Amino acid sequence: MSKRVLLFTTGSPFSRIVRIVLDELCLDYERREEITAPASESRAESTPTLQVPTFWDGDQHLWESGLIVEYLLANYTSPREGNPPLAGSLTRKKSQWQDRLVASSIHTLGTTATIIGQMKWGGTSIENSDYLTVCSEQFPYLLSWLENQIPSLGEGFQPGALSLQDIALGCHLGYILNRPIGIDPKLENFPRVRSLIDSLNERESFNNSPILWWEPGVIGYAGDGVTPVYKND
Ligand SMILES: N[C@@H](CCC(=O)N[C@@H](CS)C(=O)NCC(=O)O)C(=O)O
Repeated sequence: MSKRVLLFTTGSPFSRIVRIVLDELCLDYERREEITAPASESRAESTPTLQVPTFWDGDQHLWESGLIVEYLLANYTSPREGNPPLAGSLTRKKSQWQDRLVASSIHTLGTTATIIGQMKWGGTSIENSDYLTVCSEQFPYLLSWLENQIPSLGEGFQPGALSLQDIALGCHLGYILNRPIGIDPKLENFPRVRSLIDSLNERESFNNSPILWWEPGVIGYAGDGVTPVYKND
């Protein structure tokens, strides 16, 4: 068996997507978990993007969450039948460009949310940045568009399957809803998205990789694995 390794930070929603897909595929891997970002020179030894997740499968070395999960689906099949089962690929034959458009739009939503989060820890919030205000104005438009891409209430983006799009949206909205970054996605206006998130939150793979809280000063987690421990606690 080739050795699989995932480098990730505790709070990263992009890394959580990969951890959930690895779990759905029942794949073991070495967890190289970092609580906060190390110095750039040290991160550059693993990836020129300086970002996580970064993944190794034997000699195959990958970064970019979307690419990693596509690689996983192309190379491994799920040994278990979840309800619904994990989709076999990112796109369906008859709607590949639409499926890619949904995936890319969710990626943009996640990128915007994590930028807002990072800026907030650095002291700049939406209220005092015109740039972040414009960024945050994406959310109602993107969510309204995504709501219309879910065919019916109680389904995901690809009815009958757990798609990579579902998993990514679940991770990014999990981050937005659980971190004090000043974004209210107003999910009450998007019932299909809300219902998808509720059902993902009951799924074993989502619960096995919970959303962890991170903000400056957090140095670890208590025995329950989810309550943050601060430097001066
Ligand atoms: N496009 C990248 C985005 C990844 C990303 O933004 N990662 C953030 C964490 S969520 C990051 O690595 N920030 C620096 C760090 O945490 O060390 C992907 O999809 O993997």
